[in-house]
Amino acid sequence: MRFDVVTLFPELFTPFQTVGITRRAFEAGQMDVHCTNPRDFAPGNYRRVDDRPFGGGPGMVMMAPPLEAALTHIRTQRSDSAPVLLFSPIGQRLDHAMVQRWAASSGAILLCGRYEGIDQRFIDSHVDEQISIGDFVLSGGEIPAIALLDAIARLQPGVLSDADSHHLDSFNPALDGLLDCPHYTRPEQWNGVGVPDVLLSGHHVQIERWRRDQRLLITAEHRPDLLQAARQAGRLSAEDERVLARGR
Ligand code: 9D3
Repeated sequence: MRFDVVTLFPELFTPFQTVGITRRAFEAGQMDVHCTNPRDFAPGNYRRVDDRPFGGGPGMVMMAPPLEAALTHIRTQRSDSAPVLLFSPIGQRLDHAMVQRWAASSGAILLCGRYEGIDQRFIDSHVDEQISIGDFVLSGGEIPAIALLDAIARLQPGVLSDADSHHLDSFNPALDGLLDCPHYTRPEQWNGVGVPDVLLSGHHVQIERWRRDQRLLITAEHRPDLLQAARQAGRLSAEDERVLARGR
């Protein structure tokens, strides 16, 4: 799987490829990320990639020609017709289903905007999809692109230390769409606070029931929308409903 990133700040992508669990996806060769800087394709001594907006107004707009030259360069490097994804505040919201879709693909070309935006003619000519990571304002598309790449990397087989631990992630349908339960580790007493008795009991059936109860109650409290979706999908048992009705 190969991702090409068009960015004015390729150095932002280095840590992601050199530290932590995502590094493993690159070292194993499961995921290839290549950055292309449109500034390298901008003419003249100034290597200008932005200009003032026609019609006036604040900020600058990324010019189409350096972006198109960068895209043409990338197209010569890859033999497929990979789709172009633009990270943009007006895009579709990134979620687990979208991550799974791109994790199962052969890759894409990720375009990171800076300044006020990108010349609309370039978007109309070359962009297949737009993606946002939420309703808050960032200074560019790089962090959203890294978020998508990180989420894809950890879905690659063998990238997590327990190869199957992502099956336990919240938002994964394998967990019935419920939030995760609380976790505890040593020391057994910390600042005078112990650990729930059941976790020290060695009764695996009771432990699993406790964890399920916690997931149900935490989801009911923090994300009633997810609980309702799980109920609608028929993922809650009669015992689950009794726990929710009893509450805590
Ligand atoms: C007032 C107009 N602004 C839109 C809210 C202009 C603007 C601000 C910041 C345009 C682009 C940006 C930079 N943001 C992104 O490129 C971006 C983003 C984001 O800001 N939030 C959530 N997801 C994303 S994906 C790309």
